[in-house]
Amino acid sequence: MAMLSFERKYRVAGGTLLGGDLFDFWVGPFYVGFFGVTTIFCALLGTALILYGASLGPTWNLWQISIAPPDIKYGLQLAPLREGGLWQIITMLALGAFVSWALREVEICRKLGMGYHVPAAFGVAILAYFTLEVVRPVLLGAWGHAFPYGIFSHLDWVSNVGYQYLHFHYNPAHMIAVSFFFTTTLALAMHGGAILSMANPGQGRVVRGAEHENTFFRDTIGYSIGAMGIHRLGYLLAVNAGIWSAICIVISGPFWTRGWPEWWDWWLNMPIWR
Ligand code: UQ2
Repeated sequence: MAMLSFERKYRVAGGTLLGGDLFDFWVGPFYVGFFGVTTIFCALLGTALILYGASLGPTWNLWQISIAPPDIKYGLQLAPLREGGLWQIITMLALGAFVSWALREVEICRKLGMGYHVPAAFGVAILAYFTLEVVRPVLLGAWGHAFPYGIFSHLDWVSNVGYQYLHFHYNPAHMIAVSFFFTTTLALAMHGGAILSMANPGQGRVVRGAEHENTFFRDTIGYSIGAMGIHRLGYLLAVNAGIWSAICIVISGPFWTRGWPEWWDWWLNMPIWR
């Protein structure tokens, strides 16, 4: 693969966290590093075990394949491979791959002299997954509270757990998380639209710049957050979507066992209504 002119400056040795110079090389455009090796190892072995798990199951229908966590009766013990043990190993490998990828990002940040914003944001996505699949099941005392790995089966899990709390949309942290997800898509749609229309003014017309972006938003909504600001806002919105998702699921069960609509009784029971 050809080297781009700026790669000579940025494709630099060093900055590794582990392994020193041993894995400090690239394969084509991809940095490897110690954590590139562990990412590939965990991802390939995990995928192989998913395929093995599927081969033990009753169907090859892509929608219906599912690898379930152990039954509640196993508590937090290790289960036999065919009864959730595969799910337990796959979950460890998934976390191994995710964390390896985040640490590989950290090494690349160090090479490039960047801040750690990218791995930090990805860390929030890992945190949400870890909360769902490890923290909450541990607090509830059984791996059986985690969700299964399958397309329809994980949707069924979400539906069932939602109804277990009567109406999950009354969970206040869920409300906040959903609002952050929607606002993230709004901001990204606004930003994507702004960038595409600025960069594609039409045949024969010159590409526009930051002044036009600012002016567009000042003319339409009376305010522009700025080219830097929109990225800070997007980061804040996206990261909060993940954080509040983790909060909304971890409080469901460990800290609130009744229906979520009932939680709002604090409002009806306020002394000001008496
Ligand atoms: C902006 C700006 C950009 C943008 C966008 C805005 C020039 C290229 C999208 C407008 C964003 C605003 C007004 C914030 C909206 C607030 C929420 C909560 C969605 O000003 O600077 O840079 O892409």
